[in-house]
Amino acid sequence: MTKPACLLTIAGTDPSGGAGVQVDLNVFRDWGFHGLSVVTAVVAQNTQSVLRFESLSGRLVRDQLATLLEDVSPVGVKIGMLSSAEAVDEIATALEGLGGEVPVVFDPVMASGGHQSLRRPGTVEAMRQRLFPRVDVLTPNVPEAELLLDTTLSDVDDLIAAAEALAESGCAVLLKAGHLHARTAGPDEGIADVLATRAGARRLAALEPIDGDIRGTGCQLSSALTAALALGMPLPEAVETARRYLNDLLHSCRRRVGRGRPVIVRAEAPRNPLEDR
Ligand code: PXL
Repeated sequence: MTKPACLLTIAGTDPSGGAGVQVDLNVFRDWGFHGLSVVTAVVAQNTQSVLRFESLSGRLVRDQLATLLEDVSPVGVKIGMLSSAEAVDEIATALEGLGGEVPVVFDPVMASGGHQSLRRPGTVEAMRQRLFPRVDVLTPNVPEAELLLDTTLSDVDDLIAAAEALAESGCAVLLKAGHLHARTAGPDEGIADVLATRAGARRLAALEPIDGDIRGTGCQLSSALTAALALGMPLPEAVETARRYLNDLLHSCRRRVGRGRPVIVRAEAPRNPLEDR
């Protein structure tokens, strides 16, 4: 019997099924992969706000990774919420053991959409030093890029420069423009993310904007990108396929499950992201 292809998410939890580990596994399923998951933090939150979170100890993150990876070999890894420097360290070490063939996508989650911080002090420096050199693609949004570069991004030229600066660490960078769009754009303008490698940065085709603020979009884009790369797509094609998949979900599957922000609900409309490529 052949083994199914597995993808691993290393991330925090969202009891409301809008973000974090819970949605990453849904995305992997959409793309035809079996989902593996290592939890870094347990978050008490709902669709309205984050109450609080606790980071799992570095040792427990290490043990989850070690015991899983001695048995199962993922073909791609997505990393989401990392709330402690100890967890960053353990994950960087585990990635070294995986070898360079397995694509690694890192969504450097810093805060919930409601702006509550999802990390402890010292985590950002550890990410920069230990993790960036081991990651294939970094997928920050505008506030995350601002924090990582200690700057303010106000227009498209700033986005290009920021993506290029982040790509100097060696990973490709998909800088998501949604927050800048919400701050500055006219009603008919699409959302044009920026993709950078060491060879330079460019704006991507504008996608139709969505009204309102939906939870978990960054988690789902980075998980879809991991899946597309694990299928062997070259980076530009993987990025475009993942962006179109997410944009389609945002327009067709947005539902309110509580009193707060809407989430993506797949229960009524299962997806096959590769169907209409
Ligand atoms: O969407 C960012 C994010 C990632 N991971 C977890 C979250 C959130 C936002 O709330 O809770 C666990």
